[in-house]
Amino acid sequence: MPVLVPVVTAMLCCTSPRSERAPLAAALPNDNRTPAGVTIAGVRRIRLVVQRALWHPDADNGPSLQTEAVGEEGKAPMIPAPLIRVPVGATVDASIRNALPDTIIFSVQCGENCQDSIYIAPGATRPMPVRTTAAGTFTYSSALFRHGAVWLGSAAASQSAGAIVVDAPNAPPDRIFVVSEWIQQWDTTKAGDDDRLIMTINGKMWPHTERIHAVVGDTLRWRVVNISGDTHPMHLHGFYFRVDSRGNGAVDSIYTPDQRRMAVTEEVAPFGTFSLQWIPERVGNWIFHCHKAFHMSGFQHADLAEERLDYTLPAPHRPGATDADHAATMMAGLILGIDVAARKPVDGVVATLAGAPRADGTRSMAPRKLRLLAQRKPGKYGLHGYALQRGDSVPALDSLEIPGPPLVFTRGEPVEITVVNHLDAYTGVHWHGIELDSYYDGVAGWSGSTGHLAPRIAPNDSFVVRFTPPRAGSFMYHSHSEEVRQLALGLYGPIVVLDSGQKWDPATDHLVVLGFVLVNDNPYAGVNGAVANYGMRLSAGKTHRLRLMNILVDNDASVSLVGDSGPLTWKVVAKDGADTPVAQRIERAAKVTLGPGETMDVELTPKPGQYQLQMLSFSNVLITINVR
Ligand SMILES: [Cu+2]
Repeated sequence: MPVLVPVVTAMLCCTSPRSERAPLAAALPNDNRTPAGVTIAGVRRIRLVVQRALWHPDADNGPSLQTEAVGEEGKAPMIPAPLIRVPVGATVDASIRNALPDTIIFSVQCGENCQDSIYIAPGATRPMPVRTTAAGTFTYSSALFRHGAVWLGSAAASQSAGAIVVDAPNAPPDRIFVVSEWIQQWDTTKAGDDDRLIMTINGKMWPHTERIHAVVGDTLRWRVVNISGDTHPMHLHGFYFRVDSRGNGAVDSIYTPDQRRMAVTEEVAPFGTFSLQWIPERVGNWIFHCHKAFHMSGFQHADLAEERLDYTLPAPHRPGATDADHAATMMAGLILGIDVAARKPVDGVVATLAGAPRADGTRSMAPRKLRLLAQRKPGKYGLHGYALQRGDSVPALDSLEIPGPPLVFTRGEPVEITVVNHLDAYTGVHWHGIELDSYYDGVAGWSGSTGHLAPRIAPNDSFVVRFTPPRAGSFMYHSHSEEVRQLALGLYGPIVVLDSGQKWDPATDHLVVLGFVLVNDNPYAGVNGAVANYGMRLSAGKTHRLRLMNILVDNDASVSLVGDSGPLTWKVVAKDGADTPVAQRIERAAKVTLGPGETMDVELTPKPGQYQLQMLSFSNVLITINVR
């Protein structure tokens, strides 16, 4: 299906003449556990129909939306569309009937820029060509066709898409999580007006997404399927996952053991897929979520209720709301909650993820104590940022750094960080990529466990965080409360964990932190706090490490290192703080897309000259690198 692109809204003239009158079937959320169809004489027979439906993306009794949705004939429509899941080599007899008053464009295993769509007239039924020759995860989708093109006014069309899984023999059990979006401009007559945004996983938005219950040592195998028109950097709290495949909806690349790698954030492209495996090693509440702040923002509750809020203002808090209410209302959309229970000793040895570097035993020593202050300067929005208290002298109330001061820790050495809130709103700090106890993970009202939830940090209150970083690498800390506003205003910073005995050498080890910087109350992408231009000096012939971090609110960044004769090369030595497997540490073109919530360490040994590190995002930062 073509990418959704902005269009002249004046072209979007017509509403469907018939469908609004008939009573609409209720669309059910699809947990993607039950494949569609029946097998008769060795042939999988699937009969689908696309129709208008009524959908409750939040609570079952909450506000509803009308949308196109797909169901099996004779059954309720589902969001996302029914799962097609067959063994490799299976014979599939599938068809789809169009019960809409519009022609639809239908794509099967065709990916984002599909050139091979099927047009289905109102009332017509067409065969659905499902390929089962190769195992993998794929997508299918339909969209309304009006005025000779995909009708972009039909935001809801994103719900009439689903997953196709072709199973290899003896495939272990897994779960499938399909990400969809519903976007519509508030005022469709006003070009560039803000969107109402509803984003769901398997047809539901947080806190009504499915709750995943796991036990320490379980092996969780998930497939992430994106049927929306945007990229989603999917981030797991507290643990690494292994990326086992990536696909574009049409072709799936299933990784050999050599090609697999660890991550805490993996971006999935429109109509793309990836699969992951992880093992929860610690009890408590965790989340797996999209790191684009709008995609997980509580504003979606208001968007659904057609209540237009100003996201530059602190979100309204209901009087008497509890910490748990905070987690339920301040976040929405693309978030899965996972509660991990202890394994009974009788169950025996707890598994670990094959290939994951194990932490050494932590040292018994007094924790290093820090005070991290969330601060605010007066102003239109009130520039926000962190300050680190060094010694006894308390920083001035309006002193702050953007990005926040680098926190440099040593692997295996305990730290105790008192987070002090000097803002005018609740806050919480997430230690992004750090493997720690749930209670300190920073999701106020959710981290911890039932009866012992991490509190919101109220203005003028503080919260003590304790952890012992188990691995050396590049990580981040950032606000996990009202992320849209607090990240945009500057509440983010880098963490570097060094190996014991290692010293940080700023001459060869460089932080490149991409995040929001406000200049005259206007937001820009900035590197290390500088917008537009930034300079770096490297020594020729020495190996330098660049710790690239994207902690923008909502924007992917295209990052490349360019010389006079075009792109250079580098070695990717770590992703999200996990060392790259040795077999993958090869010289490759110095070009990468980093989604928000991703870090990547690259190494290069430059020759003398002048180079440019380009970080292209919603505004561009060009870093001039002089090598002597
Ligand atoms: Cu997202």
